[in-house]
Amino acid sequence: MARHPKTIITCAVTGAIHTPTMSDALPYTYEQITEQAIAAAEAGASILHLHARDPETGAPSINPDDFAPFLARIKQATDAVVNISTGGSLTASIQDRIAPAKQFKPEMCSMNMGSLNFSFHGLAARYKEWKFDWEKAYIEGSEGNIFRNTFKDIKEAAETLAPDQIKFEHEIYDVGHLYNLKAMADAGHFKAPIFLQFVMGIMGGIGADVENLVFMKRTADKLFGADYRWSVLAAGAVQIPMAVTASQMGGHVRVGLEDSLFISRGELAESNAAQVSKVRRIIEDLGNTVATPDDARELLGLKG
Ligand code: KMH
Ligand code: ZN
Repeated sequence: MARHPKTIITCAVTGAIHTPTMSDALPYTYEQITEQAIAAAEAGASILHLHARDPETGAPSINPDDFAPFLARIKQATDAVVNISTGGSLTASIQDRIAPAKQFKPEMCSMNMGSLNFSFHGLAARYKEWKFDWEKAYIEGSEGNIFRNTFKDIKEAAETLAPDQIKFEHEIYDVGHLYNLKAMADAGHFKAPIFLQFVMGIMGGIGADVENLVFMKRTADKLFGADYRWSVLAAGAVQIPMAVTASQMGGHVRVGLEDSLFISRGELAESNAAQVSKVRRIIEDLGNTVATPDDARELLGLKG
C-alpha cells in the first residue's frame, strides 16, 4: 500500500430508501439535492451518487425529468464525478431503471449485481421508536421487497450502457454477488478496472462487520487479482466506523444520507456534507489523503 494512500469519498446524497419524515436533513427538492450535493463535493466527496425524488412529495423517482434540473447545476458548480443510480426502484423494469443513465451518460452509474430480499436493517430500532410496524412491513410485506437483478437484467443494462463508456459502481450486497460479477466480467460484459462497492448491513445482504469485510475483500482478491478497486458502504449507525476501517485496509469509502441518516449513534446528521467532513477528518488524521475528482478519474479509469 502507498505511504499516503488516496481515498475516494463517494457521497450518496438522497437515495430511495429513507423518507423525508425520518429526517429534516434528507434532500428531496431540486434545490435541496443541488445544494447538498455541491456542499458534499466542497467538503471532499469526489464522487456524487445521485437519485432523484418527486420534488412535491419526496417519493423516489426514476423519471429522467426529475434528474435534469439538479444534474446541470451540479455539473456547473463542481468538478465532482457524477454517478447516477440505476437501482432506484424495487418495482420498475431494468430499462426504466437505467433510463436516466442512458439519457445523461454520466461518468459513472450503479450496477446492482444480484437479486435479494431488500430491507433496511440498520433502521429497525428507529422504526420501532417511530411506531413503524417492522414485522408487518418486512415479513408480511416482503413480497414487495424483492430487489430484482437477474443475470438477464444485468446483461441488458450492461449492453444498453456499453456504448456510453460509463464506469460501473458494482453494488455487492453479499459474497455471491462477487461470483456473479466474475462470471459476467469473464463473459466480456465489464471492463477493468472493476469498481466494487461492498454494501453491508442491508437486511437480505451481508452484515456490516469487520470479519465480513475481510472475507469479501479476500474473495475479491481471489477472483479479480490486482485488477479492481473497492469501497465500502455500511448502512445505518456503523456507516462511518466501517468506512474508516475500509480506508485503513486500502479501500475507498461511501457516506451520505442515502445510506445513513446519522452522524454518530443516535444523532441525526445535519447534512450530507457533515458526514463527508467527519469521515474526511478521521481518514486524514490517520494518514491517508483524500482523492480529488481527477484522482478518482485516474484511479477508476473513467472516461473523464
Ligand atoms: N441504496 C444502496 C443500499 C443503487 O442506487 O443502485 C445501494 C445503492 C443502489 O445505492
Ligand atoms: Zn443508490
